Amino acid sequence: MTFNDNFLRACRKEPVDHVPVWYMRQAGRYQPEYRKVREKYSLMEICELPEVCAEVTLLPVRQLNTDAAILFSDIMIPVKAMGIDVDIKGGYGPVIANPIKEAADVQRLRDLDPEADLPKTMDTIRILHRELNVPLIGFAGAPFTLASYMIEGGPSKNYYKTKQMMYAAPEVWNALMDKLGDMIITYMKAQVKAGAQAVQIFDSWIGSLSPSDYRRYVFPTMKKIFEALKGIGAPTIYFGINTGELLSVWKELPVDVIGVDWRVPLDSARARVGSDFALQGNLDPALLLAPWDVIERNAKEILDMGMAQPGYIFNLGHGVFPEVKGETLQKLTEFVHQYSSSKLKR
Ligand code: 1CP
Repeated sequence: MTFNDNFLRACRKEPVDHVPVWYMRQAGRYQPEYRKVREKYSLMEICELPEVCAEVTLLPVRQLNTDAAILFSDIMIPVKAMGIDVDIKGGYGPVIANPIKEAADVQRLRDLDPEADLPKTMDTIRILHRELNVPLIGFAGAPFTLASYMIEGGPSKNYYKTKQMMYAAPEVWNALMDKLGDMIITYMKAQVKAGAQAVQIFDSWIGSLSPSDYRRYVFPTMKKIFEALKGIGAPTIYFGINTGELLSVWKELPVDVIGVDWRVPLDSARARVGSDFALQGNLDPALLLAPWDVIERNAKEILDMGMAQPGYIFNLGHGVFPEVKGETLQKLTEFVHQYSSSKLKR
């Protein structure tokens, strides 16, 4: 079978045959097959079983015909290996028994040695590298988003404990950002060495910061991460939610692809970041529950904006909801492929 590299070409702003598409949370509870695996194993257990984990990763690629696979894992998996006691509760999210409160808690965090600490994750990547005929996206959580769970102890609405540390104990905050930044660099390099062909850094909750706080408390670590990943031979993607006002700062980062949420039209995002980056996004995931004609109209509008210049990847503005039907995603993938290839031929 020939290798479909449209996704990698789009990351590099090279010409494509069709606009590549993948979906955040393309493996998940909307799939009956995934729910069946989850009846037997917890999310953490799946991550410890390379054959099962690879199968869960492959399933949506086969079913939906996406142009990329994303490793099935969670952003908290490496954090657990650093010594944080994490459990992932289905339908809720990560729960931490020993949240970070002070400098000593940060000092205690272990450095990550991916092959020694997460051998099953690395084995899963090696299996996928053999099996896939589309690129595999590796990933990590970004320092702010990881820190928010580590400090709050679980999902949060307003991140006040996180911000309290940031504002009141900047030296502790910076030490935490440093440790997480180094972990992410090491982990992403190891994933690429094992066979991941692109890496996405998920900063889901970063939109809770103002641009000036972002610049002061987070930007230096993000810059260090993307600089360190520049030469690894795999494109980098940076994604967050509610990031409209942060894009003017993100454009200073040496990243290849910028993920855009659904609140910012792609043409505005393009105007804010300039033409150096590829863009990825940004259908509102709630639209997947709308009638087909509404989905198609919105997808078309997004494609017309995204395709205005080379370097565009179709995706949602955030993850697939459990209520979505697999057939809807199948139909959407087919539409994106057909509409974009006919437009490219013209
Ligand atoms: O298919 C894929 O996208 C790959 C698998 C994947 C990824 C990329 C999972 C499996 N988690 C993640 C990353 C992740 N985990 C993020 C970044 C992306 C995002 O914003 O969605 C975040 C914030 C988490 C933390 C997390 N894990 C949450 C969110 C909680 C909150 O704060 O609101 C939840 C619900 C989880 C559990 C989880 N992780 C993955 C799945 C499929 C699930 C659902 C639970 C289950 O099946 O039991």
